[in-house]
Amino acid sequence: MTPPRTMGQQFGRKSWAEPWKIKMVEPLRLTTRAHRERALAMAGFNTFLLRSEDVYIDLLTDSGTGAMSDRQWAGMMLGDEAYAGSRNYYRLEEAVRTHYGYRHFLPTHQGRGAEHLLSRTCIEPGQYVPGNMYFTTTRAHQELAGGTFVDVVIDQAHDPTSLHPFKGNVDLDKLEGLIRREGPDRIAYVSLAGTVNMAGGQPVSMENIRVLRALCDRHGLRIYLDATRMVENAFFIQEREPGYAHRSVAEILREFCEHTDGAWMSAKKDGLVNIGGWLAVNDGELFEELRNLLVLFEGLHTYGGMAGRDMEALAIGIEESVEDAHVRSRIGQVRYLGELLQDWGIPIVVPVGGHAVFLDGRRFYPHLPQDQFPAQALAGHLYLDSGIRAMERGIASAGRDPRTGDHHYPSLELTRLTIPRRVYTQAHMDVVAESVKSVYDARQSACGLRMVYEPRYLRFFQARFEPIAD
Ligand code: P70
Repeated sequence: MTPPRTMGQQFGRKSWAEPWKIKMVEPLRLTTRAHRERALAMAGFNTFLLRSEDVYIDLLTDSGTGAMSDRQWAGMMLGDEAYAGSRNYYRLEEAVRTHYGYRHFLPTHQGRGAEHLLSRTCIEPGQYVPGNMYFTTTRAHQELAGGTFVDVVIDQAHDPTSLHPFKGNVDLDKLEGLIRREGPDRIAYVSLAGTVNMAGGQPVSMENIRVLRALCDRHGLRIYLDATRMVENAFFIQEREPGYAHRSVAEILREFCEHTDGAWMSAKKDGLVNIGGWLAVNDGELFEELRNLLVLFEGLHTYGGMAGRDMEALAIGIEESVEDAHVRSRIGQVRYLGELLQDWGIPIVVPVGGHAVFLDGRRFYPHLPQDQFPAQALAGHLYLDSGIRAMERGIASAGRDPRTGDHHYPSLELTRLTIPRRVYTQAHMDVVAESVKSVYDARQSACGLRMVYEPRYLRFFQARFEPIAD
């Protein structure tokens, strides 16, 4: 028996700890395997359709699932619920301006509300929208507006084993090729995401945004940034990019945003709140148009679908989110889980990203063809083993090509173990790791799934599946 070792010792470094202590707890419920088998069958083998009461450790998403601080809860009591001109709106506007920049700001009910407005105003039918890998809701809104998304992320992003430190980077040759082929007028804008979700939470480097800016300036193109997890991106720049080790996450965030023309955010992630979002741009005319549409789809421009108290909590959340100690411990926890799995030879996306550990469904279940939904099946097996809930990020999420009606076959077939911010402890991570290992050890007996109900939009949310018996 080797003597027990601290977490730091296990990985040959000093231990770190969360920069907070716990003031309130929410009990978790353990269930039996028989209970979970019933629950998963009722949910059509789709973890989105499980009741949260039937889940033990919930790693479906980091979206709206974080824990607010005592300061944020105190801020909730300062909600000014005036229909127009709420004090909290001005606080939030100030927080976004301080930390992200941009001249004009609008609150939205969540990220996709902002995506809807931006796509509607900035895409003309028939135009292309190049981006560093698709995101489900982002692409869906671009397509609804008549645009066609074009993937211009570097090839390494599609390779789960590539150790490139900035797998979210735009491949400038791919983008330039598109501009040359189609002409800049047929390009709506560049849709750039910080820490690319579907690639495994992989960052974009400062050098890449700088060169991208210069290229776009040459062709008169705008860059709009999905800043949903841009704070985490700033941390990776601090950690990996020469010249940034001594700059704060907050400074790096501001510098990065300065290279873009506007941004939107699902504030439910880095923003440390349970609901909310925003859209901010530099162009005054575009802003007027957006502000006008906002009243049609979201709410008046001083609340945009958020309660006053929620805007206050977000203003405080933004301030807390850019503190170096917070980001370091948040990403450190994700990395701890990832390194445990890697140590045990379990196939995951490397380098471990910002918000989640992504299991590689192709290497996990090499005997399952992609149209039998290996990553969806893996999420199901994990739930059956321990009550842990993960999310499929593979062929089910990728949906169909709107023109041909065929499945998109994404290169990445992943199951995402998403870590909510400030919610679970290291002990939970150990339990998760052990459950993943037991599912991995039983991998040979896993069978695939058949989709028996397929909704038209964003099918992964509500689709139903059945196991394919041998
Ligand atoms: C997730 C959530 C939301 C999201 C995002 C990025 C990079 C925009 C949004 C939309 C929730 C989700 C959404 C679709 C499929 C599965 C899960 N991501 N950009 O879990 O923001 O949800 O506030 O409308 O990650 O990754 P919102």
